[in-house]
Amino acid sequence: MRDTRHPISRKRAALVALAAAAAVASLVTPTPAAADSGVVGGRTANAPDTPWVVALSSVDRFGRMRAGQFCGGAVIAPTKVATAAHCLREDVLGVRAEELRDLKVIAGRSDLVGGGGHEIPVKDMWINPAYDAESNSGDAAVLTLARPLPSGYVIPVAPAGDPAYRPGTDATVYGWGDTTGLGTYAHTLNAADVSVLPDQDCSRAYPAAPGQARYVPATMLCAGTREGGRDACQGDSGGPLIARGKLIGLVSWGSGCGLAESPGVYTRASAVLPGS
Ligand code: 4AZ
Repeated sequence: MRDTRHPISRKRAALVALAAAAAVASLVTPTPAAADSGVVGGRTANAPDTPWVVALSSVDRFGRMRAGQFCGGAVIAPTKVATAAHCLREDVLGVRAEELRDLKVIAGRSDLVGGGGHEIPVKDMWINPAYDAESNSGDAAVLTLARPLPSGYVIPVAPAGDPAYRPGTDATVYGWGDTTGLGTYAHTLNAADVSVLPDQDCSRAYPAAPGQARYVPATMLCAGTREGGRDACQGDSGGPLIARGKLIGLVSWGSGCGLAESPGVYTRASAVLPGS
């Protein structure tokens, strides 16, 4: 299936394959080296150093193999987690988000299969009403937690105009997603160092085309490396892109993972999140 630009149907396929792929990876083969060092092209991250990265989980929908992880998120207030709106779509979850009884946030745990940290039910959700599923513009949602996380877990959102959004700024993306682009889902949190790229890099890579996602600079942020190799991938969606100690983006979409000509596209935090 040629479907390079839209995250949703790729994700649907990936989710079907997810439990099986994880089982195969852990039972049949030794885990490839790349799986210990991705997002794609990343390194292992440690939850105590990055407490604002959380996993969204539903064991009912995604199984207990990886604690039900299916997306990432960022703690923007003790009871608020920012994530991608597309993570909560019916075609991703298999049910309407409001019907998902066991939606939880896992915080303070690097290894999904280990215990520890906090598992907190989601009691309410706001899906950006401006989210446009066709272009992917405005891909943001905010979950309200049933109990507060410690205030030390919170990462500030970089306001509009903050230098952290400038092209060339060093940034890091975090997640438990695919580490190879082939469905090798991580058990441990990974981090990849990228740079904020000029809008034109993504405008060129993702021009307007009927029925396809396209780069919208007002609500999106372009990041990656000129040579490729380090990037977010499937399963990282909703997770944070951090620069200068602030949240600048949420993993949203892209064509493939780590391809030099196809940078990662992030939701621009200042365009969609409250208090920024
Ligand atoms: C996804 O499908 C996805 N390389 C997220 C990020 C990127 C690609 C795909 C960026 O969730």
